[in-house]
Amino acid sequence: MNHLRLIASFLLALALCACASSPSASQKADDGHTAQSDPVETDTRKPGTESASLSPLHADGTQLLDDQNQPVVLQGYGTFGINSKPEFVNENTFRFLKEEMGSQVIRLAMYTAESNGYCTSGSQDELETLIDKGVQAATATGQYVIIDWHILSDGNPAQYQGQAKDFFGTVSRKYTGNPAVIYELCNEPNGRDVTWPVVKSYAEAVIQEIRANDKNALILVGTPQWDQAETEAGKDLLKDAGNMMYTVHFYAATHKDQQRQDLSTAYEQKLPMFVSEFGITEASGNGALDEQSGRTWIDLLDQDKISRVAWAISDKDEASSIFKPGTDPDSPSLSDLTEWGQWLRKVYTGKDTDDDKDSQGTSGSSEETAELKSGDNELEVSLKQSNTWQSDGMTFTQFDLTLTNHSDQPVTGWSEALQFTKDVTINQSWNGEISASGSSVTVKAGQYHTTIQAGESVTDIGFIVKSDGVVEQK
Ligand code: IDC
Repeated sequence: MNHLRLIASFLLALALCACASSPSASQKADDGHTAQSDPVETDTRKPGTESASLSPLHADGTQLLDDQNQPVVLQGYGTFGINSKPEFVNENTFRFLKEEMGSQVIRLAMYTAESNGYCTSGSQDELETLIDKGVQAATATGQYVIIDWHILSDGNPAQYQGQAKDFFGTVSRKYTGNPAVIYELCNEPNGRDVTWPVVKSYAEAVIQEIRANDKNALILVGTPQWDQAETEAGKDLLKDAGNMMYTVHFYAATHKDQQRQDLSTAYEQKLPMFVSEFGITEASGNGALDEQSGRTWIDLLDQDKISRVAWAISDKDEASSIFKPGTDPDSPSLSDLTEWGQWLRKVYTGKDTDDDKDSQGTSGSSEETAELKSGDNELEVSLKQSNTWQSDGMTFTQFDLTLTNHSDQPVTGWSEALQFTKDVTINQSWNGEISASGSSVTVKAGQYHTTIQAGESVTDIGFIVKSDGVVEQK
C-alpha cells in the first residue's frame, strides 16, 4: 500500500507582492461547485509580456466557458463614457486595473445620444478611433474588451437602429476573429413602450450585421427597464443568434431583494446572463455606498458564476467613480482610489488597500513543509497560503493547493485531511469538495479532478477559510 506524502508549504503573501494569487471572483465558487480556470494571464510580474493570447469565450446554458470548456467568470471595470472621459482610455490606466485591481475585462461605454453621443453631436471618426485605442490597450494588457453601444436617454434602441447596424458592421469587420472583443448591442433599453419584443427585434437586426463578419464573437444584448427585465427575455430567448448572453445591471443601494430574486428566476429559466454594469451606490450613480447589499449581490453572482463589470473608470466627483477627482490617467495609483475603488479592489483581489499602504516593506514571507498522512495513494499536496485579510472582525485566509500524482498509476476518488491551528469555516472554495469541521478541512475529489493521472499536477483547487484570528496549517 502506498502511503501519502503531504508536503505543506506556507507562503505568506507580501501585501503588495504581485506574485501572490488572490481570490479573484474568477476563482470563487461555492463549496462543491467548480469555478473556472483564470482565462487571462495572471502573472503580473512581467509588465509588457502579459498580453498572452486570450481564450475565445462561448456561452453554454447559463455559463460562459473558455475554449477548454472551463467555466469563466470575468470581473472588470467600465469606462465612464469614452465621449466625456476619453483620457482614461489608455494603456496605463488599463494596466493599473489589471495589475492592481483584479481586472480581466474593460467595458468601453460609448454614449449614443447624450454627452457628445455617437448619433448626436459626437464625432464618429474620433469615437471610432477611441474605441480602437481602447481595444488595443485592453488586449495589450491581456484583458477582454466590451464595445458597448451606450443608449440611455435614447431608451428605445430602434431609434438609432440604422446607425447601430453600420457601427457594429464596421467594428465586427475590423475585429473579426479577435477573441478579446465582445459586442454589447444596447446599454439599457428603457421606456414604457420598450418591451422585450422591441429590443429583440432590434437585436436580431444588429446581430445579422455582426454575424456576417464574425460567426463566433460573444454578443451581449440588453433587457428592458434599464437591464432589469431579464425574466422577460428568459421567457422568449433569441433564436439562432449564436454565441450570446443577456445583460443585467444593478445599483445595490437601490436594487435589492426584488432584483436579486429576478436574477435567480432568470437563472432558473436558464438565461445566460452577464452583468455588464453595476454599482453599490443609488441608481443615480451617487449617494452612499451600500456595501452590505453589494456584498449580497456579489455572493449571488459568485454562486451563479456570472461575470461582472463595475461602473466607472472615472474621476468625476460622484460616488460611483473609482478614482478621486484630479487623478492622472497616465499614472493612477492606489492612493487615487475612492471608497468605491477600494471596495472593488478588495472584492476583486482580496487585498485591503489601506493595509497595502501600511505594510509596504514590512511584510515577510516564510515557507515550511510538513508531512501528513491520509488515504492510500501517493499524492504530493502542496498548500500555499496566498492571501489573508480582515473583514467584519473576522480573518479570511486563502489557501491554494497543488496536488501532484508522482506514481505511475492514476489516483481516483482521493481525499485529503488538513489540520489547522484554529476552528475554521469555509467561506469560498473552488474545483474540489471542501468541507470544514472544527479545525480540520477535508479536500476531496469533486466533479472535476476526480482522477489525477500519473504524473499530473492539479493547481486550481483552493479555498478561503474564515476564522476569529490568524490561522495556519498545523
Ligand atoms: C451616469 C453617470 C453620471 C451621468 C449620467 C448621465 O454616472 O455622471 O451624469 O450617467 O450620462 C446607468 C447608466 C450609466 C449611468 C449610471 C449611473 O448605464 O450611464 O452613468 N447608471 O447613473 N444605469 C444605471 C445607473
